[in-house]
Amino acid sequence: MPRNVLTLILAGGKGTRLEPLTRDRAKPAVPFGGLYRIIDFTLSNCINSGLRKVFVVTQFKSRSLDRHIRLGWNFLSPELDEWIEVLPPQQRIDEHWYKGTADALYQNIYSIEKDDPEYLLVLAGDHIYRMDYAKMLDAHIAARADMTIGCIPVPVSESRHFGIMETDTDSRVVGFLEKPPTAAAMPDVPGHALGSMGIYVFNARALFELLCEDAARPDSGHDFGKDIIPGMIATGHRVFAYRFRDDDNKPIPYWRDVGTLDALYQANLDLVGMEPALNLYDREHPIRTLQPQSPPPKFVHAAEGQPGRVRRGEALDSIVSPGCIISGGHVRNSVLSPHVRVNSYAVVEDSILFEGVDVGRYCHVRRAIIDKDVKLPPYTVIGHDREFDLKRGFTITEQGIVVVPKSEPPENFQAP
Ligand code: ADQ
Ligand code: ADP
Repeated sequence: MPRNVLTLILAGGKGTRLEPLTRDRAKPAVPFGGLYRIIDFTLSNCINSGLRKVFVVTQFKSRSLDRHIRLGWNFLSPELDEWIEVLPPQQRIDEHWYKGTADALYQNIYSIEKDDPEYLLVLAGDHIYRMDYAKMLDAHIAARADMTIGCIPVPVSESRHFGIMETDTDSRVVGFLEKPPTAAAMPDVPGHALGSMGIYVFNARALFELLCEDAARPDSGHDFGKDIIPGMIATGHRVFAYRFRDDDNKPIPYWRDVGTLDALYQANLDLVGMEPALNLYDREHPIRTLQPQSPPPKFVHAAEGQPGRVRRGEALDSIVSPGCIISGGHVRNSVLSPHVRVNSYAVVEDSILFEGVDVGRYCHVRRAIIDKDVKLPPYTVIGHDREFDLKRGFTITEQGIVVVPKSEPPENFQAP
């Protein structure tokens, strides 16, 4: 890995489609997979790829993200010029919020130039995947590219959510459309088009010039997908596509943009199957996080029996984090963050419970995401009666997942 690479992780998107989970935290700080926050995957990829100079560009509601990075990701050595640092908005150039992803970099150009990098790796803070960025950098250097776009086959029917590109036989990008209604399929992966992962390598000099030009254009949206990439292709810059492949060389490697509640829910449940598409137990490419000092999870019987009721404390096909106590309750196909408690005769199924959730006796929770520290009083039922869940003001997703926000008052959990 060349030492003159600076990595920028864009972590400033609003994440409105993840509400209410993003009501008071940034999207990259949303808990994921029990122990983690979404941004841990990109940060771990950086460390596992040998990248040691990383700025995280934040904007909205970044306090819990900032704290997570400060406490969990401060193990590099600034003395050796290695660091992971949060870059909050400086408002040195402009008093406005960032107008787009390119503007987020332009407004931080002083911090970036000060490091005098040769290459810039621009990543997103809200994707779940495992990737070796060194290979993408190698491809960029070998192609003598000005810019390289990480890309992956995406279903043609989903093209309206992605930047879609067309390449020549040397993988040079000859056409790029940001979120087109439809797209032409790739020859080697039927039904799929070549989609941008929203991650880029730039030659730093080329990027500085482009950002300054773009900043001066009043008609620009200051966005990489909408403005910078099409502009670079039009002006004859060398833009290349780098096809991301995982270690197994599958035609479509694991990569998820967890931008919606349904995508977030599904990506969590992807972890609990017998052969998960994303293996957290690969010790060669560990996913790191801020780990609380917590006791091991514990599973105990209910104190007294009740005919016809579950009383064994158990969890099947589930992730159960440190500090959890499953006391006479039954958990299946679920992901539990630290310090969750499931009390006697309760059933939790197909659900994601964030840190500190307490499931009272006789509760029944199904197909739900429950935010931090929510205490469910005994006999609470969630995910069984759509009308009732809506009446209580819970969010229900397209796929029917019920989302219970933080600080939900206890009276909201009473039986219908
Ligand atoms: P989107 O994900 O829709 O498409 P965008 O919402 O701009 O693009 O987010 C890209 C990244 O930048 C995210 O990590 C987001 O948090 C961050 N971000 C957004 N606005 C920001 C701001 N004002 N300040 C700081 N950070 C900000 C992009 C590409 C597509 C590609 C998809 C893949 O434009 O071409 O296909 O990503 O997910
Ligand atoms: P999250 O639900 O994302 O984990 P937190 O509960 O950690 O968020 O934080 C909620 C708000 O309170 C955030 O703005 C967070 O930064 C702040 N906060 C929580 N605990 C602390 C702490 N120990 N020190 C400073 N700020 C804190």
